[in-house]
Amino acid sequence: DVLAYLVKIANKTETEEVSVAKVDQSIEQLSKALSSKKYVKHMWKSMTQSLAIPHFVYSDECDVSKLIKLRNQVKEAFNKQGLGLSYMPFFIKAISQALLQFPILNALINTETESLDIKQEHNISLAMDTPDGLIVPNIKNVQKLNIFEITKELNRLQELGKKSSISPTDLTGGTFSISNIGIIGGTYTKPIILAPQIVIGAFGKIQKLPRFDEHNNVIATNILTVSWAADHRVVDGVTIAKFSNLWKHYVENPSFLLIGI
Ligand code: CAO
Repeated sequence: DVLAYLVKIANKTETEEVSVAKVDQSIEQLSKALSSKKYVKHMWKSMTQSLAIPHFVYSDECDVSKLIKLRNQVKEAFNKQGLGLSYMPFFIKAISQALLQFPILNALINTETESLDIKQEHNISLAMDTPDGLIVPNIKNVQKLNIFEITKELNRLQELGKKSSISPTDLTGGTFSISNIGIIGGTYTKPIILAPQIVIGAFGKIQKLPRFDEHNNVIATNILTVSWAADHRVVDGVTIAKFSNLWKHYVENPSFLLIGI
């Protein structure tokens, strides 16, 4: 209600005279509503810090038809183990496999010493929507985990997220971030880097869209959009584009994620 009132004022569709007292009251209510979300303060701080980073954004689309087929084949087996299997474990494993060839992207920046600390462990941070607001826990050492193990970790974090009881250990030590806003919708976005990390990826909603096959026939294709944002002080556009191509190769050919090459 408060937001709607403020939007009305901003759009000048309010016919009655805008009362200063009413605006003040609305702003106060809005600020109370925001601060009731436990994690908003942290989001404020980290996102303000990110404003200083020159973001290079690179986007592409992938055909995830094979991935959808694979997930459908094995989903029930995961369910029997009490686990939900989404696309995220595959996206996460694909990042880790691509990082093995682009280790410079799995690094933390030190702006004081103007240096990069390249990390061996792939601790993949994921933006999570919780009742208390946005939180970014990470799955540790993804380079050592298979799809089943990543799924277990993701399910564990989601369960804790719902109860607002994610531990400080889960929240610290991330080296590379992702955000699956595609659970809500959207295509391309500009994700904001979580300093001191240097790259973040964001996925849009998978959509069935017409595309050409190799014989120029129009076919129904399952398209996933991805947008990467990289810190342009330390990552050039070509590096992120090559990384994205490799990630795309894994997501489009997920059997490589199972055999680990
Ligand atoms: N396109 C289409 N369908 C998608 C999808 C996508 N990009 N991502 C997930 N889905 C599907 C899943 O497969 C699942 O479907 P089924 O019920 O058929 O299995 C359903 O949507 C719900 O998935 P999920 O909630 O289990 O989500 P996930 O494992 O894919 O992602 C998490 C987990 C924590 C990343 C997600 O729940 C979340 O919180 N995303 C929000 C991220 C966010 O807030 N980003 C903004 C950050 S900046 O403010």
